[in-house]
Amino acid sequence: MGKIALITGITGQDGSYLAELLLKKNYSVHGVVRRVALEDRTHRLWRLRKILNKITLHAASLESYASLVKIVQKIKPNEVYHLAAQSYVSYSFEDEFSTLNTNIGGTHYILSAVKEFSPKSKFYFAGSSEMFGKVKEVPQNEKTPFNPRSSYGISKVTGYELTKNYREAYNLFCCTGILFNHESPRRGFEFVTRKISHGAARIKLGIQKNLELGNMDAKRDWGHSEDYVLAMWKMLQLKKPEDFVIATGKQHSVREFAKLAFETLDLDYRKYIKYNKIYDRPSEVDSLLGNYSKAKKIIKWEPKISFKELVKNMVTEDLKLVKKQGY
Ligand code: G4F
Repeated sequence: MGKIALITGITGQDGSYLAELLLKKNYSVHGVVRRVALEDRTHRLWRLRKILNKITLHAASLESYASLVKIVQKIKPNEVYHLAAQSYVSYSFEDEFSTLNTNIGGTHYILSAVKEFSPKSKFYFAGSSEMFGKVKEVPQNEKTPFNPRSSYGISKVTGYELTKNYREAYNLFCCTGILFNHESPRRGFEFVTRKISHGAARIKLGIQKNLELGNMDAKRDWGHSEDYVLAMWKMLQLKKPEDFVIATGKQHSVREFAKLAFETLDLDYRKYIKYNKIYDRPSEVDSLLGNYSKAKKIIKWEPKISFKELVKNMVTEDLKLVKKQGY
């Protein structure tokens, strides 16, 4: 019989790719979802459409320890992937309280549930390059000091520290993947890459006139989510838990992303993109660049999909989507 995996955040971009990967590896895949997602499957479970009959979904809330305990106790997973979070950095400035409460409390609850009811489970925490914030060295690796610039970043640093503490204090297999930005056609529309790929497709089809963005000089290390979920799995196959930076080692600006996305559709981005200061952040993370050499050495992971391929993949899928939907 295959292993049992539990994924929080299974309805998201990474959760859906990870579920597909684990099914291919013959896992029995369980996911934690909000009750409302089960009641509104078309809108909330679209990323899981193709695999819904192969996975088991459990209704629970990251804000409720009791609801998480019940699931962990019942299925005693071999591996837990804790991906669920309020993950939109901009929103974390609008509501610091819910970002901190959900992200820190949720991580603490699930770690505690594992410790009490399934201590043999291997646990993965989705850390983030936002933990480096206003970076203290370039490129960033596992030893680079954290310096977060948002409550989202702070919540991820706290989750990282909690994960480390459960590993050290209770001898559990707990690790953090410090993932740099990773995108795909399944990315949420609020993130800048998807906003651009979807906007460009709509402009190409005459549905939208222009696209408003904030800071186009921000630089990110962008990879593809499908590559990155493989790294998560590889981390949990180790004998000893360790934290890893997962990145491409290459950096591009938002402007470069936009230029390439519009070029894919034979458009000049300068004619369509307008600056709107409402998208600027009170404290911006200007530049992120990861060094993934530890992952390359120990888990034999390397990104396969290039920046160019990523942009092309997102734009062509969005063009198909907009054509099909008509809006
Ligand atoms: O796409 P973003 O919103 O992603 P951000 O803030 O880098 O965070 C993402 O990556 C993190 C890993 O480093 C994750 F932890 C996190 O959950 C999330 O997945 O913004 C990217 C950059 C920012 O500098 C932002 O200021 O794009 C800039 N930007 C410029 N105009 C914009 C816009 N961002 C958004 N969302 N919308 C704009 O109109």
